[in-house]
Amino acid sequence: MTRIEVDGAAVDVPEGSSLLTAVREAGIELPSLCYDDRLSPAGSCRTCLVRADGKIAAACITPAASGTRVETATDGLRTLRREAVEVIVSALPPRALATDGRSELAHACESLGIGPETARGAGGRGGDASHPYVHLDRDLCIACGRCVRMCAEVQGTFALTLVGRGADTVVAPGTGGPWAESDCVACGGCVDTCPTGALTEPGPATGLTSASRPSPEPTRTTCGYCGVGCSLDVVTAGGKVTAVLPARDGPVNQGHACVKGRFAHGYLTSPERLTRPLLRRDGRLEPVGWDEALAQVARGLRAAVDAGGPDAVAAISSARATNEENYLVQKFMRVVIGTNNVDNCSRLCHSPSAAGLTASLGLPGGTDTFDDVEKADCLLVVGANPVEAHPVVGARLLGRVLHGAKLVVADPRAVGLALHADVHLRPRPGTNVALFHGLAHVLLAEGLADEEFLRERVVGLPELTELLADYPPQRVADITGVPAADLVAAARLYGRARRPAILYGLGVTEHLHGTDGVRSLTNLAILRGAVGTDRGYGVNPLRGQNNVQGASDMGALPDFLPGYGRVSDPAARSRAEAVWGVPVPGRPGLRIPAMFAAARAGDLRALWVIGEDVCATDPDANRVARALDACPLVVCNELFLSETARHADVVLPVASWLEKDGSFVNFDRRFQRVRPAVSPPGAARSDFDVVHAVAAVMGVDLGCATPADALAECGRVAPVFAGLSHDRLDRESAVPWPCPDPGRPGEATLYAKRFATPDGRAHLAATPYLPPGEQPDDDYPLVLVTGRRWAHYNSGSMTRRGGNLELDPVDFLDLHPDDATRYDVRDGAHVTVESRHGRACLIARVGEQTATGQVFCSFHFPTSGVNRLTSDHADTVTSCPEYKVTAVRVASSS
Ligand SMILES: Nc1nc2c(c(=O)[nH]1)N[C@H]1C(S)=C(S)[C@@H](COP(=O)(O)OP(=O)(O)OC[C@H]3O[C@@H](n4cnc5c(=O)[nH]c(N)nc54)[C@H](O)[C@@H]3O)O[C@H]1N2
Ligand SMILES: Nc1nc2c(c(=O)[nH]1)N[C@H]1C(S)=C(S)[C@@H](COP(=O)(O)OP(=O)(O)OC[C@H]3O[C@@H](n4cnc5c(=O)[nH]c(N)nc54)[C@H](O)[C@@H]3O)O[C@H]1N2
Ligand code: SF4
Ligand code: SF4
Ligand code: FES
Ligand SMILES: [Mo]
Repeated sequence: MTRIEVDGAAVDVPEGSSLLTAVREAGIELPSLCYDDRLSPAGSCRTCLVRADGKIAAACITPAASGTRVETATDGLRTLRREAVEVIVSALPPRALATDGRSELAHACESLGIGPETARGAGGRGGDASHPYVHLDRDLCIACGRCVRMCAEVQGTFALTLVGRGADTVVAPGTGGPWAESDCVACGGCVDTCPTGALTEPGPATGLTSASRPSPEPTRTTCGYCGVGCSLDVVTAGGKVTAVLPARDGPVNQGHACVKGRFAHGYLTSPERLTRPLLRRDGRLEPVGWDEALAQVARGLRAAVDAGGPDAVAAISSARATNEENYLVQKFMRVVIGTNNVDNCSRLCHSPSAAGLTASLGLPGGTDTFDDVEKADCLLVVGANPVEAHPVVGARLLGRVLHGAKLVVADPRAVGLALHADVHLRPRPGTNVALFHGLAHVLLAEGLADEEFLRERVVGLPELTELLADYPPQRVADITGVPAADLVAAARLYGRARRPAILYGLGVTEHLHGTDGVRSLTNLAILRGAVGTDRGYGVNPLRGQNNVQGASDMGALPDFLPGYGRVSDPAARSRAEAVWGVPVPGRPGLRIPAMFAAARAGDLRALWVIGEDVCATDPDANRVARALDACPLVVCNELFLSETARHADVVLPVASWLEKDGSFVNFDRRFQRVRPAVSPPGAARSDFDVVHAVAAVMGVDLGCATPADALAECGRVAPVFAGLSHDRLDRESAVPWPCPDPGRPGEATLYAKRFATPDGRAHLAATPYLPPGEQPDDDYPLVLVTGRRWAHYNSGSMTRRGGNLELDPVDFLDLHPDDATRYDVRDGAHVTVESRHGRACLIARVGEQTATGQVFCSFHFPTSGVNRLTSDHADTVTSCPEYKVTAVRVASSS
């Protein structure tokens, strides 16, 4: 701490603080128009002037040296500051102060006694309203540069710049054209920091920023899109959402957000929202009342059990829904129906992470908190594209790299982070296991392993060492296509770092050997002693859905009860039985792909799909549709008439994340609260209420009447959650699990003392590389990789209904210029993509992000049919689909 004196009073501030920080610490407000404490100071506006040891200084750029005597309050200083602000204001048109008075500039003028008459600029510089979410009024821009620094330093996008000279300086997109065509990714950070209202979010929210607290008080909740778990403040007026602001005190996002959480709420009021239950009659879905719909569901479920026993019924629970809803769904299946046939989209996503991390280390989650990962001096990011898929994490990682952390990216594509990487490894899709073995080979060969850690806390070294003899860099180069020198360079960066961290995504899991991929990647952290020690930050899956971690934690899995007690373990069953009062079946239930197979075979007679658009997002979609059509009862809880809902017999309209109460678990295992900001439309109800209602019609009271009760009950079934409650989450905002004790913090970092495996040791895995399920050949010469784009979310049901569609209106197939020439496909042409399983239609986008021989597309536009292409090959351990490797051919169709 440094002690200085401000207007005669002693103030202590952390080392390296500025005088502005010290002055604020002393409770004194100064105008500071070019300053934001999240950004590097510019010191350009001269509105924060103080006297430091007798000399006039801009407080924001003057370091607080010990013993400095600062004066702020003399008349002379006030005049200087007022004049600085007056100069700025005098160039602005009157509306700069005549707006709603919420801007930081208007506030400064008010406190300095500067009246609206001061603003007498002519204006006339025009604006840019081309973008759906960010509008620029050039006349109000004071060229403070905060937006430019926000975009560069916090978001890492570098989309903005200041152009012009002197008084004409103004912000503009770096690309020169309209904002809508710039590199802007609409994180909203520029709007948030702009002190004048020159940048605004259009619509009723104009002028709102996370610094200006609107009234009525916004609702604090957790984002319902991706697994980052950003804290958001939702502002409403007249029962409608008018703005969503990132919370400055958000534990994960720290005041940042992305285009989805912040802006993609237009779906709430879409005319296509389902507002009434629908029932299939004579082949058509017709609106009915809840009583009739529920009675039909109950009748159908009973008939299925009568005809085929409890295992003739299955449910797919939603990773979009809350913990409490997932807890209730699995309880319904186990208690009311009497089957373990319940699963969630973790199956399609990170089930290999759960299986692989459990086998290697003991628990099915990431090992470290993201706050720690961010401190790593070397980041190994594998098969993940956080810049697009976990934007707030991507931005924080980029920030670290710009501040000197080393970065190794392993991804076949030149994804956003790869552009900043020290080494970019581009393995052929499906060759990860060989790549990781190659890295491990180098770690051992170059003496970069942690011998003591290996001796004391690890098993499996001899077997792995023997296997790794087969993976010298040159052989790995032949398999993966990664040059041996790059492999060695990457291994050295990871191997020599003081505290490295591994982050990874679906490029590791969604493969025929996804679990082997997770385990062989985990080998690297174990070899380095970088997990469960203070010598690194472990292995961290970037879990995808807002609550995919939670859906699994709550036991919406066919082989696990809440808290990961195995259904086959009598002790785990009896704990649940003691709480639920009924016997729990001991045989694991069906996984999602097996549910469809059973339906096609006539064995599954009722399927309840709760918030997953299986016809759009599960692989080999033609066969999924056949499964639904073969199943006598399909019930679908949905916001929209999704592809799946179209195949259902009963469609139940439900509330979305902005409309309900509960909690989510984010990617680094933090429980956070979800709170309703608005009511669901029409007769829509929460999934929580719907599950209760179906149980009630079937004569069963599921207990736990409220979401808070459900989480409390879950804590009784699952000791790892016993310390959690809604009250606690309301007080502490984020609590990680394991959390067995209400009086103790949860375990943010795992395995400090022992690994959670039965023998307490980390287990190295010695599984050989095996090729992917599909190989290109003469008929299907290209490898299709599927994944995410920044503006849309999964099936796109929510992001395609609102402004995000303007940002990303069509479904592209990315291909390399060489392939475009080879297959005679022009940029922008309609292309037909065919695999051995089906056909899709997309728009070609020629560029070098994808390697030759590979093409890439998303699955955000179900009508394009991308998942009709993907195969039913799946991870041999967990049945996670091989979404990342499909052999295809392309042809121009226009
Ligand atoms: N904008 C947006 N954000 C999202 C989502 C969304 O739909 N849109 N979905 C959410 C969900 S559910 C999830 S699970 C996450 C997923 O987040 P990510 O895992 O980051 O997403 P993907 O784009 O599917 O895949 C990541 C990368 O894997 C690479 N890859 C493919 N094959 C291989 C391989 O064999 N080896 C290696 N090393 N890399 C490979 C791909 O090129 C791709 O860049 O995102 C979440 N966030
Ligand atoms: N080709 C290809 N396919 C993929 C992937 C890939 O990389 N490539 N990734 C896979 C992955 S990782 C995942 S996680 C899946 C995701 O696949 P899905 O889970 O199917 O995708 P979402 O669009 O997130 O959500 C599904 C539906 O839930 C509805 N919904 C939203 N909120 C709620 C709610 O609170 N309750 C209810 N009942 N419904 C709600 C939405 O309207 C939407 O129709 O896709 C998988 N499919
Ligand atoms: S738009 Fe706002 S934040 Fe950006 S330079 Fe102008 S006044 Fe500053
Ligand atoms: S990064 Fe993820 S959690 Fe955060 S606002 Fe974006 S979608 Fe929501
Ligand atoms: S805030 Fe200090 S010079 Fe602008
Ligand atoms: Mo996912």
